[in-house]
Amino acid sequence: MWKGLGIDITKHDQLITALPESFKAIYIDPQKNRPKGIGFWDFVVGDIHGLRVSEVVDAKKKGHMVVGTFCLYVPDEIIIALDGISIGLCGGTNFSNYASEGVLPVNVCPLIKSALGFGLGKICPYYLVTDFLIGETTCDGKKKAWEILGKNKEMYVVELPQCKDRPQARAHFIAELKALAKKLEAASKKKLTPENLKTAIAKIAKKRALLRRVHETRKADPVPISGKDALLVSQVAFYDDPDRQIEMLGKLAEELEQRVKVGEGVIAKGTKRILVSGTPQAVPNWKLHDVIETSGAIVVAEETCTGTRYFQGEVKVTGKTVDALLENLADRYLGINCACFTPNEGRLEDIKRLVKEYKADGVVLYTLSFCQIYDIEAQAFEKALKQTHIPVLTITTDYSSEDSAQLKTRVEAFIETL
Ligand code: BJ8
Repeated sequence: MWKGLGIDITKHDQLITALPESFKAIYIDPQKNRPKGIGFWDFVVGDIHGLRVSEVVDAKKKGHMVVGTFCLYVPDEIIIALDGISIGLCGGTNFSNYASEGVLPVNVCPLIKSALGFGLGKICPYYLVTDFLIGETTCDGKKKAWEILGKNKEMYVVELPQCKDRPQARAHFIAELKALAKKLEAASKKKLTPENLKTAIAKIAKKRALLRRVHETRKADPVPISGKDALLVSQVAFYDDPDRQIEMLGKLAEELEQRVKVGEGVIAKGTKRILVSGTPQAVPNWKLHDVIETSGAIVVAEETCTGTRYFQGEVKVTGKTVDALLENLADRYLGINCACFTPNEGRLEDIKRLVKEYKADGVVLYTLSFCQIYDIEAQAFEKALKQTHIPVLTITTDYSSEDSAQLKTRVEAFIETL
């Protein structure tokens, strides 16, 4: 299979050997009383380039379109309605950076360096199995990265509006979704119909609702699942089969709800509770959660794309035409508050609301290095949150472990003050 995909086997072997070790050190050794259901997600990480890759390769042989995406604003529903497979390709490790060196300046965010490296370095089977990629015009770094990746593999870019609250922005995004739908219809050689689009909307809505159920159990004290495990659950949802996700998330949600009923937690009642807010944490980026959860606190929610932004909001299923349903999709997606928009005051409101709902004692504003848009918002949000007496710590970091000890000192000092 690897030869067929054209993978760099030596580099790939190095990557695959390193992962179980770090997973064990971060997930298995330090955590106690994890929910039984999380065993499935442990298996998925242990088998990260196994079962799912062969499923996708087989589906492709049977004529299913396989598409790689990098952002929440590219609706999975349209891809799934056309019997396609959507795979989130954001990179969460600096292992692949060697392959993006020389094509990217040093001061680019680690997520972009990683994703580009995985693509150019031929070490990610998910990237290699895709028929084409769908980028989007969010931050400047991503926009330019698509130009580079586009030389390596077919790239289609969805143009996002910048001022999303304006009526003309909605009209623009709807037009973009219609154009994307045409592109996907041509690639899959299938037609969107109100029926297949409604079925796909319902499937993704079910997956999101179950993710929400899992995350909502974290409002309890004691917390029935660690932040690290909850993060892993979200990360896997970006590339695993949605039907399998629905089945496994349902089981996990039931187990966690049962734990809440009997007051069973992964950490003592009264442990300080942290909301993480900011840039996404793509697999295997578990650094910040590990630092927080080995410093005497627990992460109870993430206002990030690998957290609440991923499952918030519903898509209306009313509408008799494909166009009407695409408009419904546009409305749900434009409800997500990312720093790439201006103004973006809704995100601050989201953070304040989540602090209350999840009874967080403090907020960690998390920014990946060189992500200007989240960095700038972090400065303004820090002031605003402090004014409302919500304790805040701002952290800017990358994927290396060099600053872990320093981060731990800062996080421990912050937790002491809560
Ligand atoms: S909806 S957060 S997935 S754009 S961290 S690459 S913004 S320089 S990832 Fe994002 Fe969509 Fe927004 Fe979510 Fe650029 Fe910042 Fe890097 Fe980022």
